[in-house]
Amino acid sequence: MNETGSCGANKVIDLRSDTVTRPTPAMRAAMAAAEVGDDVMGDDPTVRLLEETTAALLGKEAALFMPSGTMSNQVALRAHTEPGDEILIEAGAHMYYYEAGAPAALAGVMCRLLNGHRGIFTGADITAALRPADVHFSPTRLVCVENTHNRGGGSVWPVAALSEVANTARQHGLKLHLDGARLWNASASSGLPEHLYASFFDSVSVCFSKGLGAPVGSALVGSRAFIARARRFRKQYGGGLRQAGVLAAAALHALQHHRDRLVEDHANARLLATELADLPGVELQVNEVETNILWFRTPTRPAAELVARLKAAGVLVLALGPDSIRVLTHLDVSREDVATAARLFRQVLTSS
Ligand code: TLP
Repeated sequence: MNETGSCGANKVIDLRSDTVTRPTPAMRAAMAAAEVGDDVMGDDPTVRLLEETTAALLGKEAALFMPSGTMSNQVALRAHTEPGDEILIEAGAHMYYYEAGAPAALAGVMCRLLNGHRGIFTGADITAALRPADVHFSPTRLVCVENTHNRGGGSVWPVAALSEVANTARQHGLKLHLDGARLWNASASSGLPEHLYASFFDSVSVCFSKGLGAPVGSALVGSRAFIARARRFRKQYGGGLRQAGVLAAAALHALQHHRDRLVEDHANARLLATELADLPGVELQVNEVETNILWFRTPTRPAAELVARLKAAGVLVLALGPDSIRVLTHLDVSREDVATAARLFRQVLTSS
């Protein structure tokens, strides 16, 4: 078994998520060499360098290193609101759908859901959800956006759509948070810089542990005042880390060496989508595969059964609904792996 989980001819191709990547030897070397200190006391030089680098990349005043994307989003939510406030969020957004009820449990906010198309909604959706200031209603404070959108199939928000949503939110005095766990993929796909996307938002959460391939870590960025408030909630949520420089070093390595290659993951996802779209019983829109995520429907066969058969054949994917399957490409999946996976998908989907 080598570092990427490969066992020679019997390598398992893990397409469950881009979170499954293992640190490369060069990343491990950077981690081993990291200068560290106690970060709760503000003494870790590598964490500080990562925070400064991330803030600069996203065009914001300050950044805060976080143990996970979930904590980064939920600390942002807590820092923007008070218990009893309402937020506007798309129905499939990770912060609402996949974060274990944290908006209710931790920030104590009400989620008012917007129905987007592939995760993308409009200013009119915001306006329609707003209610007058009245003692009966929870005050609406925040609009949340996800880019790329996970359950939307890795969709990239067009800048015009972001601008329209942000203008509408501002007109109504609302703050804006971006879950940019895969913002790097949005930029790699569109060619537009991350700071352009970030410019519409008061806060942005980015992850180093997804497409970028670091083992752990996210960052929340925003104004100096916002990040100072977020630092208090990070401590309250148990996210104050001590010698976190070893993790920050992996994230810095990932930022320097793994951003430019994301286009390879996107090309691999598109290639796999093209192969899958041809198979019997598969419903998949190839032209909707914009980044490293692809979803497809299998209306004639239960997804769980196909996932089990694919696993037996050596390909891991996730069933995310009774007849829908999600596939992700990433750093540990080569073009050759994609060709092998396509062959195994064909074998499983054409057998009875
Ligand atoms: N997403 C994971 C699962 O939790 C579903 C995955 O495999 O895709 N925002 C977005 C858009 C995400 O996709 C994720 C993780 C997170 C936040 C949370 O990040 P972590 O796992 O670091 O808490």
